[in-house]
Amino acid sequence: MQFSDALIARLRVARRVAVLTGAGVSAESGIPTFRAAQTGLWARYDPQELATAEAFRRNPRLVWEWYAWRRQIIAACRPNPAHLALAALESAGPHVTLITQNIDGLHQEAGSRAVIELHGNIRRVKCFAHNHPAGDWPVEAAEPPRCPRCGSLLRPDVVWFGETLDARAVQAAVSAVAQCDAFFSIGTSTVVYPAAQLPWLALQGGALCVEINPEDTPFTAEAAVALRSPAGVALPALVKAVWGIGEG
Ligand code: BJW
Repeated sequence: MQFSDALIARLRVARRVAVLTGAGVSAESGIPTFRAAQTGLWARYDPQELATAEAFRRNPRLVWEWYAWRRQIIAACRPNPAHLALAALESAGPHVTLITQNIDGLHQEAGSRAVIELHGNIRRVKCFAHNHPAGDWPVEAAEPPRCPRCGSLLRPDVVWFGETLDARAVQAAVSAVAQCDAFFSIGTSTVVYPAAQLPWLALQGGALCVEINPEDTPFTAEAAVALRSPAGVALPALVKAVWGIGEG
């Protein structure tokens, strides 16, 4: 892939980089996105029936089974070149803050250490009544087990529609984005709030904004550079071209 000299030069001098990732960054690992027209999860399943607290209250077993199925898919997937490029950038490049909406843990598996998870992580469970952390997903359980602390049902440790995000995670993300010189929005449709506000926050702060996505999003027209390419192709090439890291 070719990048403009101006883009390379501006990224080279960036001291603080913030990155927001979404489901598209894991698509090349084999994990379905949410909003793709045919293959997206929300094209086949109703989020109101599966990804809300009301849904869990109505039918905890159904919700548990759906997440157990997704956890199994995710467990069989490995990080792709986009995850690996971001991990390499963190260890050898400028100061990087990686903010993800993904719940799959693939950034950490690729080697990224400081990951802000805005929507939780499917590998963990917590209790429905009080959010008591309850450790790793119990692989054997066919239905939601009980919290050892309070006896309420356990649920996936993810953020459903209508639920607030972890305040410390949001604060850390906002602070990193407000201070960054360069901002990457990668593989997200930029429609789910409050995460979708972050690109605009970066813009307001004067950061150079780069979007990597094969399709348009509400942010595309605002980005200084929009790379219409799969993340697993564009990101390793860009990290190599700018910072000389990786195979490219
Ligand atoms: C590639 C690629 C490749 C493909 N390379 N790219 C303000 C305004 C309007 C609405 C709201 C608002 N504030 C709150 C709301 C309501 C709601 C919301 O935003 N709704 C919108 C849909 C309108 N937000 C919430 O409820 C949030 N809570 C909240 O705000 O609390 C306070 C509050 C409560 C009540 C009222 C008001 C305020 C919580 C949101 C939780 C989102 N949860 C989910 C599920 C997580 C668990 C699970 O996995 O089951 O999170 S929904 C789903 O969407 C998931 C994702 O993290 C999230 C974002 O999706 P993402 O990652 O962008 O994926 P896609 O599929 O949409 O896009 C993929 C992109 O990749 C595409 O663009 C492709 O082109 C691209 N792509 N292949 C690069 N190879």
